[in-house]
Amino acid sequence: MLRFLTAGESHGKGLVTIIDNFPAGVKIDGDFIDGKLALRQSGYGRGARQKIETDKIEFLSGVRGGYTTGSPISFFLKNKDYENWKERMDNYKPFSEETKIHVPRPGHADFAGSLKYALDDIRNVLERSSARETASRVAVGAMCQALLKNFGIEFASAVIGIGGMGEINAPNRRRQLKTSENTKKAGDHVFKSNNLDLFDEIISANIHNSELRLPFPGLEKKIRLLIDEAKKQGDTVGGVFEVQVKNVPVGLGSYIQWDEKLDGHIAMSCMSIQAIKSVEIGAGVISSSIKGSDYQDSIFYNKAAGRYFRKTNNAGGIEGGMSNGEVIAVRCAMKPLPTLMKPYLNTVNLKTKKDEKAFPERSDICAVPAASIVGEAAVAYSIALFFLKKFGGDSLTEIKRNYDGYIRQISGAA
Ligand code: EPS
Repeated sequence: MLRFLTAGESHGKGLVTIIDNFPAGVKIDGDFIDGKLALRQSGYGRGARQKIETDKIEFLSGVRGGYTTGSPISFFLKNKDYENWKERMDNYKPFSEETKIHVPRPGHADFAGSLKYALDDIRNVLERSSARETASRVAVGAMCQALLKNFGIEFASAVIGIGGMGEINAPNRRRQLKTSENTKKAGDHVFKSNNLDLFDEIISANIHNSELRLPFPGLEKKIRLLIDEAKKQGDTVGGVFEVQVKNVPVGLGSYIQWDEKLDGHIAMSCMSIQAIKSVEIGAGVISSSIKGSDYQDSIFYNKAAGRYFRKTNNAGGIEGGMSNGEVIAVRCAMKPLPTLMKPYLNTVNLKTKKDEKAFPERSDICAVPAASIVGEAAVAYSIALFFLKKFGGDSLTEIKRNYDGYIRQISGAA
């Protein structure tokens, strides 16, 4: 089974990742992976740390001559900031009492993490719980995308709203749910809920040209001002992003067992991204307020193309825990980052038990654009895992044979 493990601290020497059971014969383009890593580091509202780092993948094993070999893949992502933290990250030297952190920042892993692991220095928790780890996940996701590209599966992501601005509110979404046809009107500044086509040429150019990864240029300036204002106040903002996947064959995942469901796995992959507090598939939360007759995506058949299709996609491409051939659409909400530059938050010193204010530390004001890239990678991993469960083989050649046979079978030609 495809799996991966990550290790590394935010200010340690770097991040180490191992991917196991990745098939042989997949072409790997380092520039493609580095491009995704650079995107994750970009975005309006990020902190000073990103000026220090320039993430580049360094394979240690499993890739040779531009192709995967079938052996475990391992890679290293260097933390350049380590040079500034050598003293505080030393492997052996004991740390003085003054350098230790005893005041947990609300919203972070600090509180539960230090109690759970019986650590007397919160730095041990915050170093590992940091979103720095998402660099590893983005590289893994890019590898999965490289595999799935061989089957025409494509990914796109965008930021839908930040700090309450944008099209994340219920009435707008509900209005658009019934008609997916109008999503074809690219460049339209009216947001189209989960029917928005992130693969549309104009929309994807907008996302590419936006420092906030927004599909609609009209919102760019307003949201930048909102982020500037939050920065002035020493505050942070969260937001919502969407990931879409197209050309996923019918039948990834299964209804036969709870832990075989594709949507369940996607939810885990996305919910485990730092600061994510909700994951929706298709119309998501709004589904709960729509009548069954309005919500369901009727099934049609296009004889000329020889394929089934839907005119709406409220299910977000997944029914009964399985892909149904439509675009898989996933939305995630990111909470405002918990490290604030002004000491607003009340907390308690775990050593003295006295009231204190959470300490300000260098941090991002808004990381939603970065999170959209991480989300894309997280979904790519889930899709790759279930794709390999279905068509699994040791090499790309074997997988292609299985895939082609299945596609013939479900189109009735076999
Ligand atoms: C993070 C705090 C910031 C972020 C970091 C995650 O780091 P620092 O305190 O060094 O400025 O920039 O994210 C990354 C380094 C990254 O690559 O995403 C945190 O506390 O989670």
